[in-house]
Parts: sequence; C-alpha cells; structure tokens
Amino acid sequence: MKRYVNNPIIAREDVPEIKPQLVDVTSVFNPGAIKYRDEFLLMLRVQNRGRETYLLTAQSDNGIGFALSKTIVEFSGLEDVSETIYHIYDPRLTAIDDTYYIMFAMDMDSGCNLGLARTTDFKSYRFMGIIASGDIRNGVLFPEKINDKYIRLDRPNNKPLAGGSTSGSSIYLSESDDLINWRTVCPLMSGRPHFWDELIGSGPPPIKTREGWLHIYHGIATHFGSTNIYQAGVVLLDLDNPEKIIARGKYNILEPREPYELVGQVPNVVFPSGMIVKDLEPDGTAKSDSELFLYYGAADTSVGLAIATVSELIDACHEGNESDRE
Ligand code: BMA
Repeated sequence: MKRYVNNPIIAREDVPEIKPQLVDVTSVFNPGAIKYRDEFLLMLRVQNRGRETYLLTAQSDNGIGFALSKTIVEFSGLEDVSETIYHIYDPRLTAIDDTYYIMFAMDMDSGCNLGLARTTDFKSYRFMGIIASGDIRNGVLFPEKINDKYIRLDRPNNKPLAGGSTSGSSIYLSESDDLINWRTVCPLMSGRPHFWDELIGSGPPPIKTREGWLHIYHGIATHFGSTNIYQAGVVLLDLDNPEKIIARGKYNILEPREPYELVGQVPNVVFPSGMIVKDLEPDGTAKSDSELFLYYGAADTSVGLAIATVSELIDACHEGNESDRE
C-alpha cells in the first residue's frame, strides 16, 4: 500500500485537551473507521500519562484531515458489569442497516474479553454485553448476515510472546443469531511459522467485493532477536461461505519502515484497524477501481493512513500464489 505523504495523519498533539482525563496525552492509535452520513469517521484509542485508555471520535470530509471530538465516548450499560474494567480499546466499527456496532477488547482481571456496543448517532452509545471471555481480542463483525447468521472473526490468545504476554496464532470464525450469544464455527486461518505472519489477528471488518470478502489482518514475525514486527496482509474469503479461503497473500502489504512506525511506544508496529472504501456499487459492494483508505496504529503512538485500490489488494491476495488463478 502507499502511505499518505504527510503521515502520521493524527498524532498526540492533535488530541484536544479534555480535563482532567486528556491533558498532554501520550499516544493516539489503532482507530476503528466507518463512513457516517457521507463523512469519514474514526474512533481513536487515546492513552494518557496515567496509561488510562479513552475513545474519541474524529470526523473528516476527505478521509485525511480529521477534526477530533471534544467529548469522550461513554457507553451506557457498562455500570452493569460487576468486574472492574481497566481498558476498552482497539474498537472495530461495522454498520448493519442504520446501526453502528463497535466491537472492542476489554482488559479485566478475568483476561482480555470481547465487548460489543451500538450507536445510531455517534453521540450516545449502548454497551450490549461481553460477547466472549477468557483471553480473546481482535473481534470483527461482518457488515451483513450470511445464511441468516451474524458472523464475526476473532482471535483467542494462546501463544506466549517473548516478554511474557500472549498472542494468538489462529483467527476463528464465529456465528450468532442475536449478536450476544456466539458459537465458534471453525478455525479460519493460522499463522505461518518462520515467515511474516507467525501470529495473526483480524484488522478492520471485511469488505464485500465482487470477488469475495476482502480482509486485512495483522501478522507478527516473532523470530527476530530484539523485537516483534507487526505487519499487515490480505486474505480473500468466499462471499457465501466465508469459512472458505479463496486466496491469501504470501507477502505483507504494509510493514514498519518509516520513523513513526519504527520508533514509539511499541517499536516496529503497523496495526491495521479501520478501512473505508470510497466508492460502492448501489448494492454496497466495493467498486474494484475504488480507492480504499486503511487507517492503522503506528508504533502504538500515532495514526497512519495507507491507500490502495480494491483491485490492487485483491491482486495482493493472489501474489506469490499465482497458480491460484490458472
Ligand atoms: C497487540 C494489541 C494492540 C497493539 C499491538 C502492538 O497485542 O495490544 O493493541 O497495538 O499489540 O503493541
């Protein structure tokens, strides 16, 4: 993908002062993204110097210059959760009809759970519940039901990382009738040991194209002595049966190269979390010649924008697997 020339598009200095929580903040990264009333909308993860996490929205008419809201996102209904919630972060946004769903990670004593909330106006937000517990994150909801079921991808954490934390080596597909109770259908794809995506997790929710569901995920190379390297890659899933992988790119499509990706709170990280396709067919399918904006966290410190066309990313799914198309 091509980086926007004036990256990062949002940095800590752009976060408005909201006293007492957000004053001279540390970082802003890993945004969810969605088109809302013809505008580009991001939901940003902001961290203050107490290492507390807050979510803020930002809006733009061109997807590049964003105005950040002066109000912190608050979810009604969270007060019903009896356990302490330390952080809510890495929101992924999905529109289904006129409702916008936000799926996020929740750090709690019981582990990292997956939570779901909804809004219709990006002013008031309703927490709907904890939809997976144990140790799981990177939950992303598909923008429509398939075979009458809601579908999500998620990533249980089970592999130890150098440094003591854990991460996952497989993305799973789950289904639900009501968005609250979910059933694991199958493991969808696994990390590829020794290569760029040894551990993996979903990025933004998949988008519908004529050729399949186009999905960007992150891959972590863990075999370098000093650091893990977070990169982005692509996979194409069957439209009617997303358990079926049509093609998975052999190469990453974005990797840490620029100083703001190489240096920061967590070095060597590009973490794709939001994606907006500019032009859609009347039925909501992405036009293949449309530009696609990918928003990503850079070094857990700022927000980068990378751009490609839909067809370039579909080609990238086949790259290195040329026999796929014969
Ligand atoms: C992942 C998550 C992300 C973070 C990334 C890089 O495990 O915690 O929120 O951006 O690590 O530190």
